[in-house]
Amino acid sequence: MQSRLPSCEVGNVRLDVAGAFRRLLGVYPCAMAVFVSRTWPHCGPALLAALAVLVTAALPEPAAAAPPWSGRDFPAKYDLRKLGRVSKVGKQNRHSTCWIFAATGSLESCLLPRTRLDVSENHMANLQGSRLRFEGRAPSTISTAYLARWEGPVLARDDPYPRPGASREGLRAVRHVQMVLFLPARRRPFGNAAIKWAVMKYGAVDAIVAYEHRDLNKATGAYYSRSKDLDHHVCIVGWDDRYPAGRFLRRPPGPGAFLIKNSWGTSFGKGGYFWISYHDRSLGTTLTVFNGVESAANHDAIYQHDALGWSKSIGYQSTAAWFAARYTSGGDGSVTAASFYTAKPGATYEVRVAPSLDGIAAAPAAGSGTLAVGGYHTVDLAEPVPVTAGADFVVAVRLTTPGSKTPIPVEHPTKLLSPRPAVGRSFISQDGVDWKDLRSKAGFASSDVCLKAFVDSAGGRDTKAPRVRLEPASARRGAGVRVRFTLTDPAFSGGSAVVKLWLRDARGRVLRRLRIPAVAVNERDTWRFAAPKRRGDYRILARAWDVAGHRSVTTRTTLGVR
Ligand SMILES: [Ca+2]
Ligand SMILES: [Ca+2]
Repeated sequence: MQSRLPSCEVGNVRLDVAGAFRRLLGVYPCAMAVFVSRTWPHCGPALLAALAVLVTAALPEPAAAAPPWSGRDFPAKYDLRKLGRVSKVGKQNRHSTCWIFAATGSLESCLLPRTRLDVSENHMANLQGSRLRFEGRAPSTISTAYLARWEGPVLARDDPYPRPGASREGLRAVRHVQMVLFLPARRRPFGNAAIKWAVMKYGAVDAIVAYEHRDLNKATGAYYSRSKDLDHHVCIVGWDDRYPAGRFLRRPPGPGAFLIKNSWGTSFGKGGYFWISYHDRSLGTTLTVFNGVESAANHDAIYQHDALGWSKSIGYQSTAAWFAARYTSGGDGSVTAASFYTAKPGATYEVRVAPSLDGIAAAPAAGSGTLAVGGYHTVDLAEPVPVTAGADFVVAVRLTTPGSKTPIPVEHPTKLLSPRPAVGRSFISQDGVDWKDLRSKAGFASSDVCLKAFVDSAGGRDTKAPRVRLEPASARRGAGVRVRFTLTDPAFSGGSAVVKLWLRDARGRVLRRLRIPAVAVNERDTWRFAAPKRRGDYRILARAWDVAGHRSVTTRTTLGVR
């Protein structure tokens, strides 16, 4: 049974009035009894207390706040093109980069009609950070991670597509993406409220589909397939509830279709677009909206250990759990926001900030609320917490996800992702008091919690280049080498930088290289590899680019191989 009490939406946060009323009644049954006895003084207080408990019990217990699209009416027909809210049709050429075009297509659409931004697909394809080289099948969590870490978006004119392996290093993101919604999977041909809500409210929705050329009616641009091979990302940009079933090659059980923007140029389908039947079951297993696109001046610094994003969820057999990340501040300022992922709609959170992990249990809530839709969320702190240059700070979140007993979002190795070994700054807890280093959990040595911190400083802007400090290393031929390095950045620092390391022999040939996206400043880490088989002195070089676009000098050290 659905609660009839109203609820209202404020941005992405939904205020649940029914829930608040229930909590009030649940917490204060005695106050309720006093209220009733004053109103009707002839009744006995004990009877009234019992009555209050009955009233409380009679109110339905919602599993989660109703999603923002429930109970809404949508027009029978909708077309973002007619509203000037679709960017131009992209062209992948021969590369498997549909998931990148769908992500940039959604992002560009969400900015329209006010802002026209032509985002570089080349930059995302080259620097997305997974094992893929430029192209291949990937989930939208990887495009989300690239944007969430402020690696992009950059402008297409600064890095035009397609140039595999060739992107200019150190291009600064022209926007900061702070929210990406993951809509619940579509389960029925007419269960389309979430998609319609997102298209109308934000813009194009990145959706995965099973595409078979033979199922496209080229004459009408109508597509209906029974294939289950999810192999193509597209953008949903509209719908028509009465789209005739007769226009498809194989007749679906009824009318209705989504309008789709593809990324195979304008000669495909109808000017680059086609229609997918509501009855096509492959459409809508994953639905992503790149809607939270903010100015690149929104926050002064970003701190993060989860460069590659969310790939696993863990917990303590409960819908609620705590997770925390420790950082060392690169400047004086205040933690004003935090970001993390929620796997389910209606998640509730509380954020705390303290100088150390031990201080979290007693720290006041700096921010709290409910997130109506699952996805990547940045939450502003109602009570910003001051931090000082060079001092540690810990951000912790208590997250409750109705319907899931694994609320903690984690950056974890997958077939596509190989995060570098964690540096021991991620923690999990059942109660916010007893904390455990995530690395001590079996199989989690390369994992971090997905919890970024955003810092702002009055007048503080990153004007100086970072630096990679290298320590000399030595090893026996073919043995394991450990090159220790520290990323530093003078105050005020943007908090995060890309680090590049490479190994050269005496003749200057590059033997190994490593690019690490989004290293937190003041982080000490180790580059591990097998030493060359030949004795001699080798050179290790390093360089870094901070999120403000400043490039470090190249630092050097020697690797002696004996
Ligand atoms: Ca990590
Ligand atoms: Ca800097």
